Parts: sequence; structure tokens; C-alpha cells
Amino acid sequence: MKRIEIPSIENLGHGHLACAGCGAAVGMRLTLKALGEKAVMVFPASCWSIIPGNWPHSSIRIPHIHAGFVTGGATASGLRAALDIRGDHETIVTVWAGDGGTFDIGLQALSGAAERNEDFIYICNDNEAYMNTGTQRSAATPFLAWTTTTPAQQPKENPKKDIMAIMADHRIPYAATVTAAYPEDFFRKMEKAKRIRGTRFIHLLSPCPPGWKIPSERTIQIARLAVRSRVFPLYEIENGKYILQEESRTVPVKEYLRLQGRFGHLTEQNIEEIQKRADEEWERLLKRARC
Ligand SMILES: Cc1ncc(C[n+]2csc(CCOP(=O)(O)OP(=O)(O)O)c2C)c(N)n1
Ligand code: SF4
Ligand SMILES: [Mg+2]
Repeated sequence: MKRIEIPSIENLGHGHLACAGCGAAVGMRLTLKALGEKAVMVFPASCWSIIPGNWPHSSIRIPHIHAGFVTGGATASGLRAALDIRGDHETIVTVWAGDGGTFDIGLQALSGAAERNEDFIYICNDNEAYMNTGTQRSAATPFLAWTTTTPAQQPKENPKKDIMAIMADHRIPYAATVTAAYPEDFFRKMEKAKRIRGTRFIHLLSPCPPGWKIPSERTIQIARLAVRSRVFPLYEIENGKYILQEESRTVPVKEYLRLQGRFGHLTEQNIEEIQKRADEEWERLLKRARC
């Protein structure tokens, strides 16, 4: 595979307000490096309503708009139309929305935009809960995880929604999963997304130290283990075709779970059940990739 040079340009500036070790901040750095200067970004309500800093200052060095929680897909559609009317077909329109703003409350606007195949890159920054408001469960929260609304005595009963399959079923041209633990892979997929027109969907898994109850220095290690345990496989869906990246150094899900306080209440039986589900999901993906 061609070697990727990640540019030294930094468009996430000093003084941002993310927690120490925030996985999303590393993801944002990479995203902004990949996008370059000719891009605009929409932020539906999330931790990223706070992280850039107080107006009139911002640590995000490309033009950006703070938008209503539900409106990521709609705001980006309007922005694209406005740029096109001005004759600017070059500036890339992007959305950076949380899992709550994508899997749950923003799904309708995103679905409408994807069905119209609106021309933007939508990045779902998935930290698996509503973190900005104090770690409430979302449809992206994993099975049996602790959150403040799914306490350890009654952890989340439902599996994570398969947002990639939902987006692929909108017949969009491109969707991909990424984490900051695989920066070259992340960068390569962003570069590919930039070359395609229409709705492109990037699913970024971002460990969150306070919400996942992990030490801030373990963010990247845990993101890597998410991939190696096949809890979060890396793959692309190009025009409906699944392209799966086989991870050669796989580990049992236990290795991933045991480092995180949000799974601290799990019994051995719970862990076996999670392993079984991860194996079944992997088989399901493999089947799709072989079609
Ligand atoms: C209509 C509406 N409901 C609720 C809120 C409060 N709110 C702001 S951010 C947020 C959580 C966002 O969660 P997510 O999209 O996962 O992003 P994260 O904070 O985890 O980055 C909520 C509930 C809001 N801003 N607007
Ligand atoms: S709460 Fe989590 S996602 Fe939000 S800034 Fe802190 S580490 Fe990042
Ligand atoms: Mg979230």
C-alpha cells in the first residue's frame, strides 16, 4: 500500500477545551489535516459546541457553524446550496456530529440529506454516549455498558445500532469506519472521501476518558484494541460494496473491556455474551464483504 504523508499543518489550535486525552480531539486534528484549508464544518450540539472556545475566539482554524442538535444534515445541505449558488464548487462542506446527533436525534435530517445524495462529508464522532451533558446512553452505547441512565445494576440492554448499514442502505457512494489509532488509514479514507461527490459518511470511534472511565493516556491504546477485538472493525462501503480490513493481531474482547471502568461491573458470563455477539457481527460483515 502507498505510504501516506500526514501534513504538518495544524488547524486545531491551542487553547481548545477538550478534556485531557479526548480521543475526538486527536480525530479532529487528523480530520482538519486531511481536509486542508478549503473546507467548512457544521457542529450540531455536542462536546464540540464547547471545545472550540468562547466567541469571538475559536481554536478551529476553518470556517464553522454551530447548529441545532437535530440539524446536521439540513444545515450542511443549505450550506452546499449556498456555496454552489456563489459558484464555489470547490469548498468541501463537512459535518462533525456526535453519536447522539447522528444515531438518534439527527438521524432524520441526515437520512433526508443522504437520500438526496447531498454533496458533503458527514463525520460521526462516536464516543458512545451523550458526553456533553454527562454521559447519558445513546443508540450507539454498547450492549451492557454503564452510563448515567443505564447504571451498573441495570446496564444497557440493547445492542449498538448498525449506523454503517443504515447509511449504506441509503445508497450513498461512500462510508468508512476509522479511529485515531490508525492515523494513516484514517487519512487515506478521508482523502478518498474528498475525491468522491455526494454524501460520504465517516464513522469515527473516539474514546472519552471521563465517559468511558479510562485514564487519559490510554485513549489510543483502547481505540486500537477496539479494532483488534473486532468490536469496531475497520472497513469501507463503496457504492454498496463492503471492503473489510482483516486485522491480523486479533485479541479477545475481554482485553478491550477490562481497561474501561464503564464495563467494570461485567461478569464472566456477560463477557462471553459480548464475545459471542462480536463474533456474530464479524461473520455478518464477512458475508457482506464476500457478496
Ligand atoms: C434539542 C436539544 N436537546 C438537547 C440538547 C442538549 N444537548 C447538547 S449536547 C447534547 C449531547 C450530545 O451528545 P452527542 O451527540 O453524542 O455528542 P457528544 O456530547 O457526546 O460529543 C445534548 C443532549 C440540545 N442542545 N438540543
Ligand atoms: S467529555 Fe469526552 S468527548 Fe467530551 S471533551 Fe471530554 S473527553 Fe472529549
Ligand atoms: Mg457522544
